[in-house]
Order: sequence, then structure tokens, then C-alpha cells
Amino acid sequence: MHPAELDAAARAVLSANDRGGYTVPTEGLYPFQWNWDSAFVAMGFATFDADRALRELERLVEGQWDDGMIPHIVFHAPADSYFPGPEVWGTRHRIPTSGISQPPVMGMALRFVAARAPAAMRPRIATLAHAAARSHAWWRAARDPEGIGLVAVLHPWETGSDNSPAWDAALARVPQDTTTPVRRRDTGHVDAAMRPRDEDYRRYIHLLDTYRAAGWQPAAMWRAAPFRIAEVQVSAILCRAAQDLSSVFDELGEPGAAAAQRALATHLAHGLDAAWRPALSRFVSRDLVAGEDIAAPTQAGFLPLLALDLDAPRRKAVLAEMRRWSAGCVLGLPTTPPYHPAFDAKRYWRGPVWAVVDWLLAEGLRRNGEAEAAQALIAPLLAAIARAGFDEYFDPLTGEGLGGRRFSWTAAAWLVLSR
Ligand code: 9WN
Repeated sequence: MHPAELDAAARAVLSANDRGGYTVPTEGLYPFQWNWDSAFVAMGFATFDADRALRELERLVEGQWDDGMIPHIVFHAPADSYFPGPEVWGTRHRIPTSGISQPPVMGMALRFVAARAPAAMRPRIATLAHAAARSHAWWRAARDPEGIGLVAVLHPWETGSDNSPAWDAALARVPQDTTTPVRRRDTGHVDAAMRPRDEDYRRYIHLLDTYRAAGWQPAAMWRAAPFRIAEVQVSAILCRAAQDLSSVFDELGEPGAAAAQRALATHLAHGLDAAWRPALSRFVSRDLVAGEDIAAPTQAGFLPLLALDLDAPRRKAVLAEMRRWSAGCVLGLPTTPPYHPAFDAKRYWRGPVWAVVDWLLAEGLRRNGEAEAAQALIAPLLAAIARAGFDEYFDPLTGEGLGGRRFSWTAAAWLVLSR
């Protein structure tokens, strides 16, 4: 297909997944609005329709809780093709939502959209910027209560990288018994070999049951959490989002709000900096229950490039390590490197290449003056999308498209990265 035809096809995916101002990740498998998916989708829309881009974020913010949290799923309309649905979460928001969050990409999206929006849209941008700031304050208060400079996740779903090998040890300590019957729907849409295992799902639901019993109150959840990880992927995204949001506030002429975001970004930059491990040439998350570093190699270890300006020795070490991971791969950065025993080329976050991860990594490389390395990551990804379609993720060894088809954030990645 010609690039112009691919652009049209990408827009067609977004419009097919549009449910009235919000976009589902893909038909069937994910029939609601997901938090970080929508932020990427908003950037995709912004390449041709700033109004629709803002609408995406406005609909996401309809799910924001009074304490500032933006949930990971907003259940705008009923659908029975996904488990766990709103009745399992049992939260009490005006619109049914889940009770946990997801990587806060919204601040990044807002800056991207604002740069492409006409002046008449400034009031809408300002409202969204304050909503994003409230969610940042929630992350800081609820998930970094001790002020270590990294925010913690209480559920693998909060990282967006559900079955990453990074959680294996911590998740193994989570019991498999559940009060909610586990009725998986995902494996009815996608080959089970490309999804998390039943055992993982029982633990995901055990955690959900635990937090529902804690009344979805941040302090009670924190105390009850058998899974608590100070996590570098979410922290890096939050740090970058705070930097981007401070620019948005500067543009809006709100210096106080901008300064608050800069202070948050500085706090997180210190935490990320302390998570660097020279022996591994990457950053590591910390298991707060076990009091240990999480050494398993996953893409998260490179995400801090998004928010930090690395010195030359670190930059070189990261580049060399990323090259080592990609040996034998035909595209992108595998989410787990093939040399590691946990690598599985097709199983979700245990190896496959995800367009949005490479998007963030390329952005981090560019920020660190490595435009060529960024291009080397993106060009084969775009070629794979052109060949396979807008699939959910890709086999790093063959380039085969996997998971859900006609996926919104892959279409958004095409629209943004092919420009
Ligand atoms: C749970 C929607 C979401 C993504 C996540 C991805 C997957 C959900 C699931 O799908 O997670 O949130 O049910 O598997 O891991 O990154 O946001 O695309």
C-alpha cells in the first residue's frame, strides 16, 4: 500500500473504533475506553482533527474520580465481550469505571494536541490541563507516600504491561484464590498462546477482589496490597507528562501551575536517576514488598530516556544494551530480549514489539540526541505495520502481526510516526 492509502486506512481504523467521542482499543476484545490507549489515540487524531483529539481526552476525564485518579477503564456503555466488567470492579463513580489507573500519557498528549490546535480551543485545553494536573497529584500522594521519587503500581494492569516477566516473582506471591469467578473472555477473541495464562488471571482477580474489599480507598489499598512495585515505566511517563504539562501551562499563562509540574518532574527525575544500575545498563523497578530490585530485563528499563537527559557514558551503555536485545530481531525493541529464558515471541508482554513502546522509546532517544537510533527503531516498525496491518503487537523475530486486529493505538502510531 502507498503511504497515503495507509494514512487513510489508519484513519478508518480510528473511525471504526469510535463509539461517540471516545475510541475503543479494538472491536470485541476491548469494548470500553482505556486510559493510555486514549492518550495515544488523541495524538493520532491530532494529526488531522484537533477537535476530535480533545474530545477523546474529555471523554476520558468523564471517568476521573473526585480524588484525581483517572481510571484505567471507563465503561461508558455496557458490553459483555470483556472480563472483568463494571460489576466485578464495583466502584461507585458517576460513570462505571475500574478502580486502578494506567500510565499517565495524557499530559504528553495534551502538549502534542495543543501544538496543533487553533486558539479558540484554549479554554478546553486549560480544563484538560487542570484535570491532568489533578491526576498527577493523585499519583504523587497515593502512590509515592514516602516521597522516594518513583510511583508504585498495585496491579500489573496499572503498568500497561500486564504479564511482563518483571512481575513474575512479585505475582508468584499473590494467592490464586478469588471471590469473583474468573470468566475469561479474551481467549475467545485471540489465541490463548498470545495472552496471559489462567494462573496470571487468577492472581489479577485476587488483587482486584482485595482492593474492592478495601473500598477502593488509596490508603487502605496500599496497606492491603500484596503486590506493590515502585515502577520505572509509569514513573518515567509521569515525569515526562509533568514536563510536558508544565509547557502547556506556560503557554496558557499559568506560571504557578507550570511550576508545580516542574517540581513534580524534578522529584521524579531524582527517583529515576537513583534507579540506574550500571551493571545492567538500564533502570530498574523496585519490589516494595520484598525490598528488592527487579532485575528481569524488560522494555521498562529504557523508558526513563523519555524524561531524563542522560550523560554520555549512560547514553552509550543504553544504546549498546538496546542493540544487544535486538540481535536476531527484524523490528523494534522486544519487550523481553530473546536471550532471556522468559522470552516468548508471541505471548503479549513477554517478547512482542508494541508500536506505542517503540514510539515512547524513539521519543526518548531523540530527546537524548540519538535521532539515528530512533529512526532505526521506527522504520522497520512502520514497514511491519504496512505489511501486516494495524495489529495489537508484533513477533520480533518474524514481524508477524499478533493479538487484536485493527487496533486503535497502532493506527495512531502510524499517523504520528510516519510523518
Ligand atoms: C487490561 C487495552 C489494554 C492496554 C494494555 C494491555 C491490555 C488489558 C487486558 O489491553 O490490558 O488493562 O485486558 O489485557 O496490556 O496495555 O491498555 O489496549
